[in-house]
Amino acid sequence: MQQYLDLVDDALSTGTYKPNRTGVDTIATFSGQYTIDLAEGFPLLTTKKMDGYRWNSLIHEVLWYLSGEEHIRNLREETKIWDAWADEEGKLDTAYGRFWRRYPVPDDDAALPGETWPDDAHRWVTVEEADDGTERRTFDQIGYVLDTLEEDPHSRRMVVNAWHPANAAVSTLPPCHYTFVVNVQDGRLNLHLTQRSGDIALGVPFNIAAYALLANALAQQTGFEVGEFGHTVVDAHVYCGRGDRGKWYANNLRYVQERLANVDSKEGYLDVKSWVERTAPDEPNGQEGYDHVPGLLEQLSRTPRDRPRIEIADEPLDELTYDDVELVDYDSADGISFAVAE
Ligand code: UFP
Repeated sequence: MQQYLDLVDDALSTGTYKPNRTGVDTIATFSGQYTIDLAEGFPLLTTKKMDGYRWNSLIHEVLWYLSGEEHIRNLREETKIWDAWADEEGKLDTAYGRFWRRYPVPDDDAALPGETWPDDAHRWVTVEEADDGTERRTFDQIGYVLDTLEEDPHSRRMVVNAWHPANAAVSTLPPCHYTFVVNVQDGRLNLHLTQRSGDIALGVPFNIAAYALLANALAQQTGFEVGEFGHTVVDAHVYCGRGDRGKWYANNLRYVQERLANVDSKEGYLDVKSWVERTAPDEPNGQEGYDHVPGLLEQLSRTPRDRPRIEIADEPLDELTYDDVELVDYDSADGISFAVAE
């Protein structure tokens, strides 16, 4: 998919050096943005291998979001991807689906002056009993979007928000992909995702795939043709290594960028890759793989193949299971390994 390769090229060619909380430095750009037409196929990258465990996990993860569960007791039977963020009982201090399906509604006495809660909003509100026996009210944002798609599909208010300021301020991992908008135009269902922070090599390809899966599922549920996926990544970054390797980019990024500006063929990226590998200090012992630049230059040298398709069984959204989702005709280049900065 060319849009992804353009994002990678843009980040490396125009980014600036930015250290951050992880101890792995980055080359960061502000506000990466593109749209991908989902009618042309499913946007799972073909310039590296992405099926297998992580793709299977992604299906489970999207279904878990849709379940609204605030714990991973069921999810962790299927995949380990969220284990690091949960306690022994499987509780998390952030869970996307909990806010998608059960966003907290303020108590009446917590409302600001002039705020009221209209009666007709109550169809999406559930009264739940908390662990301590108290009652709380929650709002089903996905239910609201599905009903609005039926009743008023030209609405420009189909927003789902996973950001809760008070929770985000204390969470170990506040949502990265924190809000999306569903939008119908000309009979096609589009979905736009805003992400505050995107690890271009590792996170972004799966974020694209997850929301493309969701857009396909929503379109199928509501009878619209699937349209475009729009993506804005506010801090779009490439991790460039720990210690001296990361710091090397602080002074040498401009030389990498001069070389990138002169690349005039796919093979040219491989020349920049070997120059970086010859010139930059080695990654610290036992800390290899955190410099994503060489792997991404390798990926830029590859030509995207035809996109796969996704087939989703005709089941109500809340009854979809892992076996209802199938990736068809996926053909990719070899995998590229990158280490995760945590
Ligand atoms: N990250 C993603 N996509 C995700 C996710 C995390 O790219 O879906 F959960 C990356 C972005 C960033 C890091 O590199 O994880 C989160 O760090 P921070 O909270 O400091 O932005």
